[in-house]
Amino acid sequence: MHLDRAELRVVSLPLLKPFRTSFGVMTDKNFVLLRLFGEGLEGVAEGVMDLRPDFREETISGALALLQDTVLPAVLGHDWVNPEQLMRHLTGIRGNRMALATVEMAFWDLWSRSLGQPLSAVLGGVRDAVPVGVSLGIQASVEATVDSAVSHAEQGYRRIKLKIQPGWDVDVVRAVKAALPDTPVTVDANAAYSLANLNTLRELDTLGLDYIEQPLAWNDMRDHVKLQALMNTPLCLDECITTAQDARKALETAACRLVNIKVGRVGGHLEARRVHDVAAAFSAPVWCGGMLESGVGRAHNIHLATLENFTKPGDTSSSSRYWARDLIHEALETSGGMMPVPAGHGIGVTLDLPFLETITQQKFEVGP
Ligand code: OSB
Ligand code: MG
Repeated sequence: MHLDRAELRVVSLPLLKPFRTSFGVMTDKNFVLLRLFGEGLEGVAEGVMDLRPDFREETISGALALLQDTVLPAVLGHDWVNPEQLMRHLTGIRGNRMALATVEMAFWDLWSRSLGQPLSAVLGGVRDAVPVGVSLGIQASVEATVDSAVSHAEQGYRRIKLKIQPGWDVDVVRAVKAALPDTPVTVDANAAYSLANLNTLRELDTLGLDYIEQPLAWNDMRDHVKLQALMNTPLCLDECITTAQDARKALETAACRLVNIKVGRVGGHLEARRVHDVAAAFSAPVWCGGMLESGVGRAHNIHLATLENFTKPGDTSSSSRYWARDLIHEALETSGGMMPVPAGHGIGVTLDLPFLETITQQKFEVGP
């Protein structure tokens, strides 16, 4: 596959409702959209960097510069036989997994289109719909959270994940568990606790949660080892895992018992598949996380989640929960808690270009 040129945009898509986590509140989803062109075809992906480095350390402005100055010039104007070869060429770039993922994922879309195959088939997926739950942001009240949890369970979502932070944890979990005794419930702290909060974490341990996601610091596996040894509830790491080696170390040291795989966080589909394989070798389940992606990133996530060991419900819920209008033509909607894999070649979705223009804040053409 010869790569001719690229188009980079910064896009801002308004969320239907603000999304509050322990690290802040998001009202618009701002992201980098990359289109790669080659051999008369197009591949597309979105980056999961945020404006501020508040989830992990990467940012939109930093990634834009790296993509324009370093990554895209290294890959445009060349022939690549497969994604492995393209990524081997980029091994000298340290970190910056989200920026690298943006290019790698767009190439997978383009490459699977050139093969006339859905991305899921080229990745080795085994299902045509993936189980999903929802991630509920921090709400104004416990009652509002219970109402939302019940309504999503009634819509068929297979797991309810509650965002928590110190002061917003035990009471809200208790209330949701009381209203939904048979629905799997999990929590995600986005690194808001430390071992100084052990009493609260021990209380959470008694509430029958399926798992606790990223309770401690974003870059600290060591304290998760200590915490997991004191808890019955499995810990699940998100922020801490950016490579398959991270996953191997986390599972080897029992820093966690399962892993949230976000293709955009770990450097692309190849590394996501390696994380998936490492977890399978430890008999640890994985599930597909989300970063409030538009239809482009959401479609990538769904294709990835067709791999065998994605046995727990993921976060790729219906687009209509997030946006009044998405930037793709296809509707990505769940039914009975299952998200169908978009049919067609590549990721199986197409950009609504006139709408995309109206939400584009910056646009750059990059040539070889
Ligand atoms: O930690 O999983 C997370 C959203 C933005 C940043 C981080 C996270 C999340 C979510 C929402 O939990 C998942 C989604 O609905 O896409
Ligand atoms: Mg998380």
